Amino acid sequence: MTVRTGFPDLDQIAERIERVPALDQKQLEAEEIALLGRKSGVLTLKAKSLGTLPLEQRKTYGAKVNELKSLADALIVSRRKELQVGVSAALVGGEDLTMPGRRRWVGAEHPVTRVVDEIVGIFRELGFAVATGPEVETEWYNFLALNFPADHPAMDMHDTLYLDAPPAEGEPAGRLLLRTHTSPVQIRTMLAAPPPVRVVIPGMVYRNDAMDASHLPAFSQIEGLAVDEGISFVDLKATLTHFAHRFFSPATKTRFRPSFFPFTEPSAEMDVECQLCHGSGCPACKGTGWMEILGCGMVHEAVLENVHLDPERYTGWAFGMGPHRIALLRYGVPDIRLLLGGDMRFLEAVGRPGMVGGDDA
Ligand code: 2NL
Repeated sequence: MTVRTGFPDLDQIAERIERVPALDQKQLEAEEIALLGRKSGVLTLKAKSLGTLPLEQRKTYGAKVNELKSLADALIVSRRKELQVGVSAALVGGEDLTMPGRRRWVGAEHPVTRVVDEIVGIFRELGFAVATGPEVETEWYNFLALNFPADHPAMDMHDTLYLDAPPAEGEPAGRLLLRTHTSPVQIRTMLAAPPPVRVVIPGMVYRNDAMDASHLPAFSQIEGLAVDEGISFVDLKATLTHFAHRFFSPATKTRFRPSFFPFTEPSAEMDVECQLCHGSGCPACKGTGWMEILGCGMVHEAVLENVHLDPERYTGWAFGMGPHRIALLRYGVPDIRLLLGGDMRFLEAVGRPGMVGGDDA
């Protein structure tokens, strides 16, 4: 469409009007004012200037100006409708183009998850495999195979959570319980295949404890076990010292103190220098400069016999530690319940930053 008016100045305006159907919303509003604005729209000014023209021109020129005004008005109105339909069509289609974007949710890894992954990673580097097992266990796997005497106080209802159900067929007789440590998985591992055994076992364990600043009724444990010919306390001490240097720092001091567990003999506890005061003594280490991080020992002969291994041929060492507790020590968290709270301010303060969650961001 090319409108010809016979007047070059009006032809120029006609060309502008012809471009109205291609304008966007913003351009359309500006063009309406530029063409038809009451004060300085070009067509308004042309109409106002009619009086200065000679009479015979005034009629034809005036008619063309009016034609162009109607054309401009009609095209602007129809373009405006078109643009509005476009927006509402997008809304009807479920895409609200006017909605602001969502902020990307940046989360953090939970400190206990991080501690478990790091510990498992360090032992995997040394050739340990990872094993898991059931959280509902029998008295035999959880206590008796581990050389607990049948009247040991840990087996009391005050300490252990028992289930009101009989064990499955083929399982040893006795009560069912929620495992109080991950050791039954080590028993299952030793029964499943002959040595050499090198295994770490992360998992949840359960005790009949009231929750307070340092106790949870459900918490994590990691145990490790190495059984082979010729394994000695030297292997235990060297491996656990290496672990402390990898997990804390190469310069971290360590010490072993004698201890007692029914399933190891001899038994020990391992301390690392306090990670908060580095040995000078602070409230976190009760002024001692040391933090206890794990229990360990040489696998008791009776335990080896219970899984049909000859203690004259095979020896082993084992350790157990609590990742919830380690997380408290490492990050200086004063109350274990903070680890369960899901408070983002806490998790962001101690977590690994920069993990991006949610792809709808
Ligand atoms: C602690 C102490 C320990 C073990 C766990 C173990 C397992 C078998 C045989 C011998 Cl099957 N020992 N595990 C040994 C020493 C200590 O845990 O204080 N845990 C938090």
